Amino acid sequence: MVDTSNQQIRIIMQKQFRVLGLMAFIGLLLLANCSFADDGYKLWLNYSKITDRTVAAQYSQQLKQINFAGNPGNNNVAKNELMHGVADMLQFAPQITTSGDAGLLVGTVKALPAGVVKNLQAITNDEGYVIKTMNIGNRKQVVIAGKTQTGVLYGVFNLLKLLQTQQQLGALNIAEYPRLERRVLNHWDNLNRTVERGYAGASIWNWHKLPGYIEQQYTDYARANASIGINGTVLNNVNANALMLTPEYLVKVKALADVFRPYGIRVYLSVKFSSPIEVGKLKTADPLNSEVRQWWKDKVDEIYKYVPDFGGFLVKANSEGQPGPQAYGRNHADGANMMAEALAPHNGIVMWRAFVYDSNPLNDRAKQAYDEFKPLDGKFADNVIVQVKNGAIDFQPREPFHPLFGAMPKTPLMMEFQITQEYTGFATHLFYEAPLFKEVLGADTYAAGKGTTVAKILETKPHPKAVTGIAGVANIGTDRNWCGHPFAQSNWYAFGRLAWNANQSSAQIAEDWLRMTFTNNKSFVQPMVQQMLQSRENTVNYMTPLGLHHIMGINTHFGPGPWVNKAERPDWTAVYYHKADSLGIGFDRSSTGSKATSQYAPQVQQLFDKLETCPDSNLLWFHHVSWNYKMRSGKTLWFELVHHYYEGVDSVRRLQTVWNGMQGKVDQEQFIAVKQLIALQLEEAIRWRDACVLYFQTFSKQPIPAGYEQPAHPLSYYRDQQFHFAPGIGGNI
Ligand code: GCV
Repeated sequence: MVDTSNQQIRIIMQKQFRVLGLMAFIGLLLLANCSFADDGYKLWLNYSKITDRTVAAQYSQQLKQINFAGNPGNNNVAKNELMHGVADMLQFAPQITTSGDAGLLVGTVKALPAGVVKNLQAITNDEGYVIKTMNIGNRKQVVIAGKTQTGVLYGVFNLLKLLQTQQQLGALNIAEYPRLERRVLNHWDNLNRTVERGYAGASIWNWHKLPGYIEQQYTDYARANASIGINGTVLNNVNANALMLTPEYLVKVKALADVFRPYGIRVYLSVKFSSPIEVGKLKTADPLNSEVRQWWKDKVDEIYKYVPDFGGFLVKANSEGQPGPQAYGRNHADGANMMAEALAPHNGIVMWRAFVYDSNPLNDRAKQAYDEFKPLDGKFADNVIVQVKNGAIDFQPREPFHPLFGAMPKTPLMMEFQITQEYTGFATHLFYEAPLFKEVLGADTYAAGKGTTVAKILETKPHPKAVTGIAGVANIGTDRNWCGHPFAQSNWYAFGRLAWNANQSSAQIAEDWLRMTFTNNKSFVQPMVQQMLQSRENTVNYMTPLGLHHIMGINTHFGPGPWVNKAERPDWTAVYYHKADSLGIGFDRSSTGSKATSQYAPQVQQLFDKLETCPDSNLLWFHHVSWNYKMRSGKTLWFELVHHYYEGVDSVRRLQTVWNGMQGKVDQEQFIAVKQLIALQLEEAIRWRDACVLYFQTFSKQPIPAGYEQPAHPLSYYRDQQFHFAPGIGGNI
């Protein structure tokens, strides 16, 4: 991306270009490129110079003239991105022309010549586009066509990706469209700029300086999102502050919306259910009260005056202390429908979260969302979408898919993934999330027979007016590299790519990201794709193998805390979940236990319900299993558990070896950053392993087998460690 200093240099260069001529310009550009190390700010939009001469020559030949059909003007973001990307990669400024034989022709279907359009596949989706190599006149031309300017922009970003990853342009025939309509980031950013569960610095929204001061980072944020098809952003934390709805803040929201609009990105807000009381001075927030309903209508009308394409509200209600309709004896549908009624005239939507649980869960917190929401199926207004976390507890390294997927056939459901690594190592662990996302999206719910995957449920509209969508809790902050860990950027990237189309493979996404971010050098890309694909399982192994979950440190959620047995509420402890005792370990959610398995379709229920058929990966999620139970591997449960913990650490050591071999293949600043982070990850992985094995050993009373390195400290050492400096404050638990 363009930071300000680079931009200034480029402007100076462009002036000198005229004076010094082509040779001097290229010389200066080279100098600029060499004199800055890569600090990660540019993300995957690195647009590094293409050094392969043959490839560069082919691209230069194709791209030296570009025809932007309809003459979109100087503020057109697609045009600017393309010109900027090509100039950086090929080191020359393409000529903008209206000539019919330019190598690249870009425009909306309306603006392109009819003779070209008739040879393109029809584009029906507003955000869809095609990229096609065609013989036009007497030359081979690449055409990028979109139905709208946003479609064109997406097409441009795809072409830039093809250049960045050095693909052939000779026979392109790409037709793309997003499978889900709302592809949204959820920022858990507070108004004081702290970020709940944020590990990359402060919130990037500078409320103090807005609206007068527009940071370059806002534009670069929009560019990055548009490059992967993200078309919405919820600016503030779901643990919302009612002040967000006051004019003082709305004017700032408008400023951000104005920056994002050209990139096809709409702004949404998290709202506090009690806002009518807190900022409206009403006595109640009862959703059936007419004054309250009128207050929301007036407030929504006011918001649309500031932001005419405002997306709508995200709501966390009756969960973890947040106010909600239940305080008035009403249900979630009553609450959501009240807001939906206010938003409907403006085409706004309500994303109502299903992450709810009682302060005193009867026998199993995992069951509560289903129990509360399933009876409301079909009772939500047309413009409400229920946002469901991927699993029934809370973004653990592995959870079985949430039983609500498939259980509400009359209600549109939206996926909520967590990109920020609250439970997967913060910003110190290399954890590539695409395999986690894919595992959930590809899970078969059997809701409407075999093959009813979670992805299919998200994509299917239960009624014609239904909205489809997916959300990811952002991992973005003011850290120079945006996400804290250079590889954490891949999770933002992968979220966007899978939100667009869940069928893309984790390996392909990783490969594209590595090439765009670091280098096309195969001896770097291939081993690192493998390491990225393996990284999720590494963390599962050293944190929560075999279906264990929620055994992290209390409050900050940093590090291991399987011993946590006291908290404000029982389901904020670890012992509530692992239930280790002298007989065994695991939460019995089968038909002999909490019966959570009954919330799934019969085929899934049977699979999880029986000890013999339940996959090892979810075993202790669904069953309390005896320490000497014979696992599929032939090992007893105890030895299998120990084996997984040790394997987790060993795999981080392998990652370390592979990365250390990459010196010289990637930018040195990036190399050192990742090297240091992997060293931290290894330290933390060892702590997780030793703390958990020693703690569970107090129940199993069995040894750590010979041949495994023994923990360096006694259990008391791990229990006593305090991590006052762990980031990500602001949570309830
Ligand atoms: C925004 C978990 C997190 C909380 C978060 C909550 C939620 O409980 O620890 O910080 O609050 O999920 O998703 O609402």
